[in-house]
Amino acid sequence: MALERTLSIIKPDAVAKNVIGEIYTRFERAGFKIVEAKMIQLDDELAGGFYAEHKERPFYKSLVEFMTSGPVVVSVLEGEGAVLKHRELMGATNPAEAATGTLRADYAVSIDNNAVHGSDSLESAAREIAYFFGE
Ligand code: RTP
Ligand code: MG
Repeated sequence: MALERTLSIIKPDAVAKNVIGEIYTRFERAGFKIVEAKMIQLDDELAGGFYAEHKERPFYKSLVEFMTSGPVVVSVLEGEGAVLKHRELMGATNPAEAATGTLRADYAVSIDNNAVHGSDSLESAAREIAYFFGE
């Protein structure tokens, strides 16, 4: 397996719940290295641009509202097969469908307030890392 990098966002609901440390512990226990990290307050432009692929979807407006509702922690995780491994650690988008022991099963409230983001492919990871941290 190849060494990869992926983008993680700890979303406003999880930051508000005081579980940044617990989520970072899960990343570290899973063998990821946290190679970049920052806490930021997204605005409409930054959040909207990040989720541009969903612009025409009915949930886009509420997604941007949620992502700008408080600070987020944006990190780059590095590890073997990091993209897929991180998605597995997060669990399904809808926490009601997320496997036991995944981040979303444990920390997410609903499909709209689902605690974490992770890049869905190597291509997305490269784009999203550049979006927040530059080339
Ligand atoms: P994310 O990008 O946040 O990591 O989530 P994801 O890949 O698992 O899901 P994605 O399809 O990229 O959707 C982005 C976010 O939009 C909200 N969503 N709502 N109501 C709905 O049917 C619906 N579908 C997606 C979720 O909050 C999801 O995280
Ligand atoms: Mg996605």
